[in-house]
Parts: sequence; structure tokens; C-alpha cells
Amino acid sequence: MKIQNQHIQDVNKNIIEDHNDSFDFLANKLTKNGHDVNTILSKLAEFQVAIPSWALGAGGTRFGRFGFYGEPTTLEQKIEDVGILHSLTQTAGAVSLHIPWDVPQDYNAVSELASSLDIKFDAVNSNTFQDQKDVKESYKYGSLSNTSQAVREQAIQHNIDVIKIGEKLGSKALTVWLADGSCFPGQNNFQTAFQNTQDSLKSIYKDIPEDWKMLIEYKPYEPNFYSTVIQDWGASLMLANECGEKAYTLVDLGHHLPNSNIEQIVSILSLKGKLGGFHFNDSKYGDDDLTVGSIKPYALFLIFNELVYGMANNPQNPDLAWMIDASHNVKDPLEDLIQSLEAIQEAYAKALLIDQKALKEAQLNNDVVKCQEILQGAYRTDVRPLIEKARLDRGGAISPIKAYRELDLRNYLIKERGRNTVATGL
Ligand code: LRH
Ligand code: MN
Repeated sequence: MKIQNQHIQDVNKNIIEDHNDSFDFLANKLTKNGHDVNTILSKLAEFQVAIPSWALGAGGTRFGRFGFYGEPTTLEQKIEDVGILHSLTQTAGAVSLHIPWDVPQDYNAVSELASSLDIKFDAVNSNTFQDQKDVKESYKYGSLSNTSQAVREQAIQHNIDVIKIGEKLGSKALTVWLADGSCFPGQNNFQTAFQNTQDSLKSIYKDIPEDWKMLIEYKPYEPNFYSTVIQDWGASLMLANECGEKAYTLVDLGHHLPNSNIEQIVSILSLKGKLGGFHFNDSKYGDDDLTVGSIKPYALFLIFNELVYGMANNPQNPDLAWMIDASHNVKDPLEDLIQSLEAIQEAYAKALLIDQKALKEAQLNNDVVKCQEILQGAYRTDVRPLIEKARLDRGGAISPIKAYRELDLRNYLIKERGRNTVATGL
């Protein structure tokens, strides 16, 4: 299924006037305050976020899963769904595959379909947190950290196979997240588990192509509930440093203990040139994988303030991999992802309005009140006309949710795919 652009323009027609009024008003105000609106619009246009292939169907928990009709059941249908998101938002120009949930059957067909929808392949994700039916060793007691060499070697080989799949699709990064850890005190020798993981990652690293990155994702707990081998940014950073210059940390916003200062973590990893990318989502308690910006939008804004500062002042840090990692228990997966994409664009646009020079000066003068005035002045600006304009200029929808509903896309997918189709993934 591919959306005809004329259909999007038809929906835009009814709200273009309101948009133009609010955009002109905001653009005039920002220009008067010394902002270069066109630069902000082009930065928003360049900002492409990868959609997780494992989050295009309904998610669930151990307490149940409530399906969403018309879910994609093939990789091709998943790429079509990313195409729908990109047509409407013009900011979802990439997909991140999870192996073995999304092994392409026909690489050429998949590549052609993706490029016809202007979709690139972002990082590929390995999976050594589930046992696959046709493999010899079990990951019950861990994978790269496992006390069994045979299990570690199987997990290392899987990661190397994932790199090969990514190479065929033009991907440039491998994301490694390990569930490895323990559920009870005494179950693991922490040092042995960490050393095994380090040695295993270094084996995988040998197969990381020259122009690739290895992104090491940390997480404090779940599915293990006493210890996790790669539990926090420090463990990920140590392992990335041990591996080499192509290895970086990956920050999943939901992988932090309550009240962690994630913006400070992001700032320091960028300073050290070891910030590789993000899994955007939001959470109230644990790794809830909720819609980005739905619980802590100010925290997201503060993170983007550090990212904007880092992108301007840390040439030692590479271009970042931007990805969403969410799960949809009660919302239409495509509407949920649209809201996440909008929240990311909004946080970025507000952060681009921060007068970094004035902020630095106020910080040097310890003018604490002025620092907050500068930050919150930007945060309190309604930037929606800017992100609407950035979309409109490239043929997108002024209001993607409005367009998605007025074009009745979910029912279209149900007609095309049937009601009770279930997507692979979480
Ligand atoms: C682990 C995680 C990881 C993915 C998985 C789907 O919680 O964030 O990034 O492999 O979710
Ligand atoms: Mn993640």
C-alpha cells in the first residue's frame, strides 16, 4: 500500500490557511529575535528517525496482548507501513531491522521496495535474548557472557550473521543489546560474566566493516531482575573503549533507573566521543516503551539541548543514529509512532531555539535565574507551525494524525491484509 501524495494535499487544503497564519506569526517573531528560520527548517528536514521493524504491530506484556487489526505480517508489509509514516511525516526515512524476526527472503525486492518509498536501512539488531527453534545452544543463562564457550561462540556467530544481512541491505551499524544477567544474588560471578562479554564483543568487533559502527545498548534490569551484565552507560562505555573506535554506546531512554539525569549522561558520552545513538521512547516507571514525550516532554527537551550543544561543540563524536524503540499496547501502532515522531521533532525544534551563546554566558556568570529563563523561554515556544512547515515543504501532511484518520488508512490496511494478522516482534 502506497499513499498517493494528492490524497495528503487534499487533507492539507482544509487546514493550510490556519497553518500559514500561525507559521507567519511565529516566523516573524523568531526572525525578530535573531533566529534563522530557514536554517531551523532545513535541520528539521534532515532529521530522519528510524522506525523499529518490531513495533509495527500491537505490543503486549506477560499479562496479555490485544492485537491491532491489519498488522503487517511480512517484511515487505512492514516497510510499506514505514512508507506510510514517512509519506505523512517526512521524518521516518529509515527502518531498523531485528534479526531473526525480519530476515529478508528476497534482498533485491526488499531493497527496491524500500528505495521506492525513500526508506533506508538503519542499524540491524541481533537477538540473543530468545532461543530460536533450530539452534543447538540455549541463551537461558546468557549469551555473550555465558559460562559455556559453546553458547558464547553461537551468540558471536549470530551477531556476525546479522552483520552480513545488514551489509546486503546497506545498513551501517550493528546494535547489540544483551538480556544477560542474573535473577538472584550469587547466581553470577560478575567479573567472569563481564570479562566473557568483553571478549565476545571483541570477537564480533573484528567483523565490523570499516565504515560501520557497533552500538552497545545498556539496560539496568528486565528480563533479569537482580543484575544485568551491561547495566548502565559506564559498562557500555568501558566495553566500547575496549573494542575500539568503531564501538559506541546506545542510549535507550527507558533503560535508566527512576530520576536518572539522562541529559548529563548524553552530554558526557558526547564529550568523550562515544555517543552512538538513541532509542527514543518514554516511561513512568520501568522500560515501559511508551510514546515519546508522553510522560516527560521537558526531560526530552533537556536531552535535545545537550544534543544540540554536542552537535555544535563535539566534532569528536560521530553523527548519531536516531531510532524509536516503543511498544504499543493500547494505541494504533502507526498513530503511536506518528505521535513519537512529532514529539521528537518538537523537542529538537525547541532546543534549536535556545540561545546557546547567551546560555553559556549566563552559566559563566552563575546567573542561575537567567539560565532557566533562556531554557524555558525556548521550551515554552509553540514550535508546531515550524514542524508542520518542515513537513509541508516536502509534501507531507500538516497534521499526520488528521490525515491518517481522514484517509481511513487503518481500515484500508485491514481490507488489504485481513483483520487478525499478527506482526512479528515484541
Ligand atoms: C531491550 C530493547 C532492545 C531491543 C528490544 C526490542 O529492552 O530496548 O533495544 O532489542 O528492546
Ligand atoms: Mn532499545
